[in-house]
Amino acid sequence: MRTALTIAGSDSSGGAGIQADLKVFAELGVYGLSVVTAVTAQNSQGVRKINKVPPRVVAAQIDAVVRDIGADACKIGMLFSEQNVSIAAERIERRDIPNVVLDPVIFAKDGSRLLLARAVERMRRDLIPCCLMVAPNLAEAEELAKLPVKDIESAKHAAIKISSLGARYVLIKGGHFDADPIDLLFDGERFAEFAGARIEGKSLHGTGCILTAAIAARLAHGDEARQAVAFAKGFVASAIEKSVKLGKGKLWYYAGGGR
Ligand code: PXL
Repeated sequence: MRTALTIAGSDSSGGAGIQADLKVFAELGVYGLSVVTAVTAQNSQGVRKINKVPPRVVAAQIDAVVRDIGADACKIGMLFSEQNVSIAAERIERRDIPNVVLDPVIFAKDGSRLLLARAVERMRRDLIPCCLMVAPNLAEAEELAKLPVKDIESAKHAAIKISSLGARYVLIKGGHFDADPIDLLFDGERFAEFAGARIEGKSLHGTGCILTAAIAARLAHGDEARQAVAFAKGFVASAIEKSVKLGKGKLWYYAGGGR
């Protein structure tokens, strides 16, 4: 059976992070391995507390599963600290982990920082060069490219700059464009555009996690990057449609059923 590894934070409310990734992997028929980088206490109303997992424990989790079972693809989400960024980069290189998709999780929907400011520089320098694909949203693209991103033109500039940091593909998630939500995939030479309809009324928690986990699952099955992105876009649209309203806040939750 194909395997996919998630290196990400735990979300106590179960809709994002490790919990979302494992649901997606199961649904897409890959065996899910998981390395926890931080433990968040959160619910539909916001992030209450973040506890980081010590870097040596992150490294030990990666070593344990990759040496023994091996990963056909890997998705990286919340890392929180600069030490965790470095450990992830170092182990990906040392263990030769293939098909790495980085969701550079910087902010939660309530604005909480899920990656410390000083860790962003290290992500640019050490981690992005180890990745097959980096998939920032507009705010994350601004931080990684150090450029304002407001529209498709500026998103393309940011993609080119992030690509020059060393990732083979850059996927800019345009869900927050004022106009239509368009995702842009840059392969170092050309852009492919993935249009999607905005699904009104449901703010799905963990959308970026679900998208990148689905991309990693499809890469584990052997898809090319472009095919994997096209599939994952449809998967997220269906996950939004089937999402459920839980808790007293404004968020909707992924309950499986992306297909
Ligand atoms: O959706 C971003 C995200 C990723 N990972 C974890 C999170 C969140 C958002 O809250 O908690 C663990």
